[in-house]
Amino acid sequence: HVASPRIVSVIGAPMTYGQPFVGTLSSDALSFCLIFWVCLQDSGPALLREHGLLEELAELGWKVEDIPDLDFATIGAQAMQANPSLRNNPNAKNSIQVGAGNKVLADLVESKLKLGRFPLILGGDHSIGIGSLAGILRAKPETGVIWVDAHADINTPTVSESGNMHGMPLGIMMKELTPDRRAIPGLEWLDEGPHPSPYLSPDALVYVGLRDIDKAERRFIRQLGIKTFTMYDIDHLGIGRVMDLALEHLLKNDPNRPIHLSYDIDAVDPMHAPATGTAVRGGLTWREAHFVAEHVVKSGSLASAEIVEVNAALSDGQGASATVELGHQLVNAMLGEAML
Ligand code: HAR
Ligand code: MN
Ligand code: MN
Ligand code: MN
Repeated sequence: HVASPRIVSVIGAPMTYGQPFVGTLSSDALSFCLIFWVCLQDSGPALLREHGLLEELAELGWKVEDIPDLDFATIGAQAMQANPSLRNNPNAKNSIQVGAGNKVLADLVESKLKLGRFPLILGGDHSIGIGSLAGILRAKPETGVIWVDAHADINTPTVSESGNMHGMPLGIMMKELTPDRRAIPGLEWLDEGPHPSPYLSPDALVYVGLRDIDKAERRFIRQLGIKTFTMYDIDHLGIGRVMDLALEHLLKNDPNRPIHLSYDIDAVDPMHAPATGTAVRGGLTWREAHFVAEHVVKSGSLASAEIVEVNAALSDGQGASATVELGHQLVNAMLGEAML
């Protein structure tokens, strides 16, 4: 099977435009307090890097390439200036900024994978799944995806009840659900140029941890036959069996298939991860949360990973530091800490 890449490229992707807490604020409404809060909002990657994370990855045997955080505020503002006439679309809020930021992320992820490196993406809200998947599928179209989340994130602009794009990355990356991505302002690049981004096939996806699924999402998951392990399945089968079945689904036809792990911290119970935008009770325990990452690593197939929705602004100090600590530990798990 594939040898583990030895260089991890740490990509900070502090996206906030895909969720409701920043994009809707007008700048003249910002008091000092709000400015402070907004600063915390996009500090996920910085907080995750604290307490020696990169040094720990080096101790695990990785060569660490630390890349400066992507500057989504500037990228987003420039994209807005280039499209001054475009009104914000309530069905896909901030899609210009989300799209422009994800284009940069996709190019970066693609280039690192093509160099044989392991992209580790620190979010940011889950709309960065658009750019990660686009870059991954351009470099390695055969990739399978494990999506660890309380939510299914398979809405589309047409069906989303909120219009928040962190609920849409999978809906936008499936041809069956979004046959023409050029229709979404800001995301035209997915289907344009010399390197259009492949779609994700529904059978290349496995969900783990779901417990808050919208009506249209439920319909999509059934219609597309997506392999799904909800919290019910985890209670019923145990996390060990669930992860065996998840890997079996992705690896049965090709044991060398690369796997991308997209880890939304809100999959974990809010007892351990309160600082996130859409916490849902009844989630993964501390050990279950770690086991998910550890078992994928153990398969030898993990080729890229992301952790998203760590949002220190959305809890008190204690809750924020607990959530960051969990994220830090999960990153260690993704990079093989539990392997002897
Ligand atoms: N399904 C809801 C929506 O589309 C909530 C999505 C919340 N998303 C995240 N990522 N936190 O999983 O608005
Ligand atoms: Mn540590
Ligand atoms: Mn998510
Ligand atoms: Mn979620």
